[in-house]
Amino acid sequence: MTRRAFLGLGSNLGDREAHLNHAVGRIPDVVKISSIWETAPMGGPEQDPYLNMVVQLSTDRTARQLLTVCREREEDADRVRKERWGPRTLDVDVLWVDGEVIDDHDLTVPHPRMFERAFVLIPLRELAPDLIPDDFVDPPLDDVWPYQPAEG
Ligand code: A4P
Ligand code: MG
Repeated sequence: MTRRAFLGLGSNLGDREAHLNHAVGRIPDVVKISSIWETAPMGGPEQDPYLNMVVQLSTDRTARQLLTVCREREEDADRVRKERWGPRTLDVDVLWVDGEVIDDHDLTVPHPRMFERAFVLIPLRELAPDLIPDDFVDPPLDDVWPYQPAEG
């Protein structure tokens, strides 16, 4: 059954924009892509700002199959896991799959923190305003701001 799914991408190490674009080109069944937003790091150690975006899929894959896709894209970016919420070349999370609710030790869908995170909700809103909580309040512009790609 083909369903709507959303993956969230984040990067704050190395060529952040290249990591995102490379990954998006290798995610199957993508039908819509949000803008790229620059975002202040939330949680974890002191670290550089992130680039965040969300992609929409129209897919037959299950959330678990999508988790495998996420891990493969992180491996492409040579992601090294040191500390939770620490800096990373690429993080790809399964945010939402229409009709799927999962609470396993290694996979929780909808993503348990997505509804409290402006760096997820602002790009997601461009693609799926129906998923944004009614009481969501836009954060100050120094938390999430439009990304200006470098010229040239
Ligand atoms: N896991 C469980 N559910 C999922 C899911 N729906 N999608 C498991 C993906 N993975 C899921 O993740 C840890 C484990 O979560 C995985 O083994 C997977 O089986 P990880 O990617 O290895 O580590 P992490 O990302 O450091 O941990 P976590 O808890 O996923 O962190 P978050 O919540 O994703 O937060 N600030 C800004 N501005 N932008 C960001 O993108 N990201 C984080 C990471 C923190 N601060 C940030 C950002
Ligand atoms: Mg993650």
